Amino acid sequence: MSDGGHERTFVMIKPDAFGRGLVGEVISRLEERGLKLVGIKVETMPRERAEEHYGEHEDKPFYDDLVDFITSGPVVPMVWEGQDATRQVRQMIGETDPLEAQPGTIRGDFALDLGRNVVHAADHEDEGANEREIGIHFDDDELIDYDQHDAEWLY
Ligand code: RTP
Ligand code: MG
Repeated sequence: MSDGGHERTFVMIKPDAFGRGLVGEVISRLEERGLKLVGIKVETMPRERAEEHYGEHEDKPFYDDLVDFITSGPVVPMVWEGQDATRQVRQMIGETDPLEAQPGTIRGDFALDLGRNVVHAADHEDEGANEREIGIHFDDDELIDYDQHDAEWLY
């Protein structure tokens, strides 16, 4: 077994998916894969926080549209935990451009275009991404610690 056991990764359902009633679908896929939900909220993101969240793209031509879009409706920021969680989630989400996302991935099955691509996840190639993004969207006391399988009533 790999030792990436308790890795935490930041994932966020985007306004397009929220508006289309895909919140449960995205959460189900992550649950079914065996990942553990340790933080979740619903909010419309303040512009300042959206700018911080997508700060790495500040100089890109699509930055303003990206910030407009991510603040245009409710989002569901989440933290998921599991073995190699960051890579698992990125693989499940699929490529950024829906035309390149494989069927069977979340974007490959649901994304409408490059902007409306359903879900954000921290980049596994950016080592500090999870810590930074979790810190932007959650206080420590909003993340819970629990054992998935210690329930007496589960048999
Ligand atoms: P995300 O951060 O939202 O999870 O998406 P990602 O890692 O797959 O892609 P990234 O390169 O971080 O880009 C962030 C979001 O910006 C939009 N985008 N538009 N050429 C373009 O017009 C362009 N490139 C990227 C996408 O909505 C992408 O999700
Ligand atoms: Mg990204």
